[in-house]
Amino acid sequence: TDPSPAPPGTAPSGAASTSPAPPAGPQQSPVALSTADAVPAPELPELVVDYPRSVDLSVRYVSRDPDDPTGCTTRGREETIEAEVPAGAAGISLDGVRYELKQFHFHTASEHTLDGRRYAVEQHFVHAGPNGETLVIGRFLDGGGPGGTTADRVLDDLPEECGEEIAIAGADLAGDLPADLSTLRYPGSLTTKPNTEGVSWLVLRTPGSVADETISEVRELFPDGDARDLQPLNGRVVRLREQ
Ligand code: GRE
Ligand code: ZN
Repeated sequence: TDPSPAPPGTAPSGAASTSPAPPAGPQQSPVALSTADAVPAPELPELVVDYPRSVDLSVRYVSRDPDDPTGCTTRGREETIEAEVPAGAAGISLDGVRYELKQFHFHTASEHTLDGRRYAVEQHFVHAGPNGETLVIGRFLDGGGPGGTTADRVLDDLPEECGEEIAIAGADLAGDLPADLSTLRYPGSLTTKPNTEGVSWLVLRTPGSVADETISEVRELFPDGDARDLQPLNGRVVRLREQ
């Protein structure tokens, strides 16, 4: 929000923003997740993860703001730190259908909440299905970890200059996932512009941890955070697939 007062007569009192609200459909993300309210769904397909123990990543600072496509001038909600994954290197499958991991990126603080808690960071693993469908695995991250995970490696060595790419060799993607792959699943959207719907969300119930220092680094880069506000469920059902 713009802290400077609007000139008299240009905005209704109490208006917080100068730009109009973007059009949003009924199935937006993120949402408040509750394990108690989630419908147990053992009938849903098991999440099978095929992430490598070693992969080379290219990390960039990216913007999804059409008014600031380079992301060079703002550090706001449409910006993120993103690691590109080489084609064919990683994926997941559901019922034998493979979804290829394209990239992962981070939001701070977390975008979803779980049982009323907001975590320090949320990691989004973005996959594409055989017909271009988007499936995201979300993972909550807190501080207090020993460091050295792939998330630590990416966030400890952030690009400093606009357009800079940082290569991370031999990243262990499999090691960053919890042993318990139980997920809360619901239909939602991209959390950045253009907030496209039709996204399958699978949010891991078990949070991970990075070093406190890593959390400080991200907070320094995004002092106002880059998390979108919680969106209404509008009757959507959240399912819990334990495994
Ligand atoms: C994002 O930009 O934050 C994003 C994607 C794709 C899926 C989910 C998501 O780029 O939040
Ligand atoms: Zn995201």
